[in-house]
This record gives sequence, structure tokens and C-alpha cells, in this order.
Amino acid sequence: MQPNQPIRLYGFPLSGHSHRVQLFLNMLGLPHEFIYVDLPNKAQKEASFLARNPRGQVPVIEDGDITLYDSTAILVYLARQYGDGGWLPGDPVDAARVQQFLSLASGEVLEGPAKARMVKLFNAPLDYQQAKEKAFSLLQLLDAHLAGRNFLVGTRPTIADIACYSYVAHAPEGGVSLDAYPHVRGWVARIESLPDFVPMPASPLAA
Ligand SMILES: N[C@@H](CCC(=O)N[C@@H](CS)C(=O)NCC(=O)O)C(=O)O
Repeated sequence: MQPNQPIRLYGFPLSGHSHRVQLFLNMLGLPHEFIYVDLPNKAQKEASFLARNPRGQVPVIEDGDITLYDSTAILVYLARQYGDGGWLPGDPVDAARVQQFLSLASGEVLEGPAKARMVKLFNAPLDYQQAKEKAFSLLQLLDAHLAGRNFLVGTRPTIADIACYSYVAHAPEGGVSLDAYPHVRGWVARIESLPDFVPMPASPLAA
């Protein structure tokens, strides 16, 4: 199934939350248009944007007359509406396991690697040491989970992988090295070799 018109994705190029959605739209082969939201100038807090997402955050999608915010909620919608059934399994146990990683993406992944990167790239007023410690705990957990597994849930990629990928892959931009986590690095490489993978731009600020 294809949308009647291109899906509009409101995002910011260096936002991992936006990238998750862009990556999945691409992998599903869905026509879409990326609409730049000027986060540095607080465009996300303007009334016109708040009408789309009262939380004042990217990403948001518009698919016809459906408007949705929150990256993992958007992944669920796209998987159910346009996916082949494998991206978000119907089996109750596997569906719950995918949800565990969507929660991880909105919790530990945000609190660790995403926040460490926000400090380094955008000078966000956050506790860098704490974010770094949380990032390393997360990487340890993921590395142990991925030992002997190709993907986070089951034997094929799901939206669990899509949700967790962007900020884990870009953790080094926040001063969080992946060197000690071979299974995580293998998983990152596996995601990057999937058909229609599209990278999040590396920040020039991190160089
Ligand atoms: N839970 C949300 C978090 C989205 C989020 O934190 N977006 C950031 C960019 S990465 C944002 O818009 N920040 C601007 C702000 O909060 O004002 C999601 O998964 O979409």
C-alpha cells in the first residue's frame, strides 16, 4: 500500500528522533517530503507548529488528514499502515518485545547517548557526566543482548532496531565510543547495510 500523496515529515536534520522516521519512510519506500523545522530559532514553539504537536517537538508527520507526533508512535503507525507485518509482529510476545525496545529508545537511549550528544553538539545545559554514564550502561546492556543475535527482536529487523539505531550509531558524536562494544558495532553495520538505508548526517560540529 502507498499513500495517496507524499507523507510530510517535519524534522530537523541532526535530530535522531527525526532520523528514525526518515529512515523508516525510506526503507518502506514511501514517498515523502522533509520539511525543515528551524529548532535553533524555536520554530517548534510557534503556534502553527504547536497546532501539529502541542509538545512543540519534532518529528511530526502528516499523511493525508492524519497528523501524528512522537517518533516511536509514528513508527508504529507506519509499520501497521504500510509495513509487511514483520516490522511490528502481530504475535503478542514479539509485539511486547518490540515495545520493550521502543520504551528503551524513549528512555535510556534518550537519557544516555542522545543527551551526551546534545551537550557536545548543541551545548545543551544537561549533566554530561550523568548522560555519559547512562550511555555506557545502555551500551553494556545492548552488547550483551546482541551477542548471538542479528537484530533486537527475532531474526529480522523490526521497528525496535529503527528506533534505537540513530542515537546509538551517533553516540561517538557525544564522546561515547563504541569501541568496547563489538556486538553493538556489528548491529550498527547490519542496519547500515539494509536496503534503502539512509544515514543521519554526521554533524560538522563533532569533527
Ligand atoms: N518523545 C519524542 C521526543 C522528540 C524530541 O525530543 N525532539 C527534539 C529534537 S531531537 C525536539 O524537538 N526538541 C526541541 C524542543 O524540545 O524544543 C519523540 O520520540 O518524538
